[in-house]
Amino acid sequence: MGRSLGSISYRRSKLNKFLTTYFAVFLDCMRPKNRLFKIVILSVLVCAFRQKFSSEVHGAEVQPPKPFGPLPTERQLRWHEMEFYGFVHFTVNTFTDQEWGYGDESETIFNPTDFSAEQIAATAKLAGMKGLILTAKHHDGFCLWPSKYTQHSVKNSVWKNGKGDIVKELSVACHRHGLKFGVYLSPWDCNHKDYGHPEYIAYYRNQLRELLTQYGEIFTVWFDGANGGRGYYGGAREARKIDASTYYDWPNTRALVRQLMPMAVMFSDAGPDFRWVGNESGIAGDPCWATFNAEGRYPGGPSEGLNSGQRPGTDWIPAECDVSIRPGWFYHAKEDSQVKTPEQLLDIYYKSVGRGAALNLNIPPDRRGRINENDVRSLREFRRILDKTFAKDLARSAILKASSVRGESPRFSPQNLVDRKRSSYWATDDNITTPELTLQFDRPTIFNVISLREYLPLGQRIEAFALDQWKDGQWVEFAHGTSIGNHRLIRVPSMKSTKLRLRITQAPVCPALAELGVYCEPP
Ligand code: FUL
Repeated sequence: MGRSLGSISYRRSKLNKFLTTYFAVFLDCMRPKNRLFKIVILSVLVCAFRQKFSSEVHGAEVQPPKPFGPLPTERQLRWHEMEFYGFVHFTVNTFTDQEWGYGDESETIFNPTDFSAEQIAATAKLAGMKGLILTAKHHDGFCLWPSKYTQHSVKNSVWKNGKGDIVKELSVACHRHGLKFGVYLSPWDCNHKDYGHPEYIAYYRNQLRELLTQYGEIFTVWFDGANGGRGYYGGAREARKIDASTYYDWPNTRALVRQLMPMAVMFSDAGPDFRWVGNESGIAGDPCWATFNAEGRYPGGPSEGLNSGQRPGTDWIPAECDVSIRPGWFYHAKEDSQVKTPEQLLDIYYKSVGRGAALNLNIPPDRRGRINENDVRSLREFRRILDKTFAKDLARSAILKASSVRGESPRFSPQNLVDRKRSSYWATDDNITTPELTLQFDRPTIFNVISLREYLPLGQRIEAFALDQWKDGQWVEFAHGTSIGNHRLIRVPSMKSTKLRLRITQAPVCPALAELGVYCEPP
């Protein structure tokens, strides 16, 4: 409030200055000497004044569009900015060559020969990830930190004579590299004797409390919905079935996370902050709405609507695409030749990040406790191509013309699309829901990637859009799509054109677009 009042009085004092200057010039012009020349100067000044005055006044008066539908929270907005981060699957399975343990694995088999949190974090950094999520405890129940609530942890391994703490080392290395750190704590625990009984919930929450109070800032808690049933369970060796909709008492577990780490976002099939995308291949639906109907949902519940989201939806719960760089989630030497290629990773990137979801790419440490050389090689090349592609935004040197600008105010100008800020946006008047925007390049320009972002604090507003290139004297459509949300990347065969046009073809309210970028992926 104070800020906006302040800016109005600032504008008024500027107006007074203008008027004083113009009045002085006007009086001078009325003298006979050089009258014609002075009249020309006066006209120019009057034009400048009118333009300046109208934009000052408009800028102060034009209201932003009203928000539409469910809106992201501050913690979700921060998460949206990350877009790409990594999973680190590491536990006894790495040493037993399994994907799921049984819960009876001896602690002594966990023995990385050359563990390097530094190498793992540096690899994530070079890949362009913004954070890492560690499987602090997978389904087998083995804890990578010395939890005081169980013997089944690193404290009884031979690694560092039981004095080590993988959670600590990796969290410190991540923060040193400017990466965020998050934890995966499997709700299903086939080691613990109480699993399936109410006592286990207290155990689970005690572990969460340890993880959220001893390792600095935690950006996410990842709640897996998987529950295979069979396990060791303190020696019972049986299958245990739980009712996933009630057993875990999720509302109170979530409340604990909010209390201990207010800015942490929680993942599960049901959110509450971001949702599973419904597959483990890294591919978001097209469309992939950030909105979703969370009522009655729980981790491990029905997967309906996860891949595409739901519109209209009652909640803002965008998708995360989790996928491993290898066929398995854990490291297996036999998969060394099956590491995803840079081209496969790029395809996943465009079909996850490029469809408004986040990409959580798993990079499993090997038995040394390092990311294998093959994985590093692939990640490095993947990053190199992305960096080259997005190094130059060709839209920044183009002339932008919008069919409509909200209240003709510079505050909502199409120039905001190319200022690299997510906080400014192009918007139209409320009754204009299908505007268009043209980009005129100063010469024939080659491009093959278009990037769009909505201004998320006002909700997901656009339902369909199309892109045209100027070809042989007319507009020719080369792509169309539906949801935009946090990010939409349109990757097309290279084309050369002097003009490009974006058409918003369906929206229930006026659009609010924060970014339009034009790029060229190298051949
Ligand atoms: C699944 C688990 O069962 C896998 O082992 C892995 O952790 C994956 C990310 O989630 O539900």
